[in-house]
Amino acid sequence: TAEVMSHVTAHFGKSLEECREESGLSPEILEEFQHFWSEDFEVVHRELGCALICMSNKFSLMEDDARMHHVNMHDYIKSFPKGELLSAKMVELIHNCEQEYDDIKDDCSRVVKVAACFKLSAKDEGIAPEVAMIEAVLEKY
Ligand code: BOM
Repeated sequence: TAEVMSHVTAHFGKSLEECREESGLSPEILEEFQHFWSEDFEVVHRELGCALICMSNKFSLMEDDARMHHVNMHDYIKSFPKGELLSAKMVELIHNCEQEYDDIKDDCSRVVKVAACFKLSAKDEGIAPEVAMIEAVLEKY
């Protein structure tokens, strides 16, 4: 659900600042991670892909090949309130997007394509949060 996704995004997004330097993601591209879900934000920058890899690694959500770690992602989402309502769907959506871009060799470039695909699929499925929903739960993490 969008409510659960707002919690996951709020928590995951807290790791952005730790990853800015090594990813080269400037505040001009993405100032706060919750804007990822904004209609106005285009998920296109390679640096965002690098940042997502760095952020995922803080929570062991990726395998060494920069693909999602299914079990850890499932457990991570389940750790949030009502997370069991979202975990299987989210793992499925990300996995389908990974399949679509599997031919892209550069990890950062591939991950940003997977993230853009995931944003679209989540909107289609009605599980994309509004930015305001994320801001409302940011203080919990
Ligand atoms: O193959 C790459 C798998 C990783 C893709 C990560 C997609 C996440 C997009 C960014 C949205 C974040 C919202 C919540 C955090 C979930 C990890």
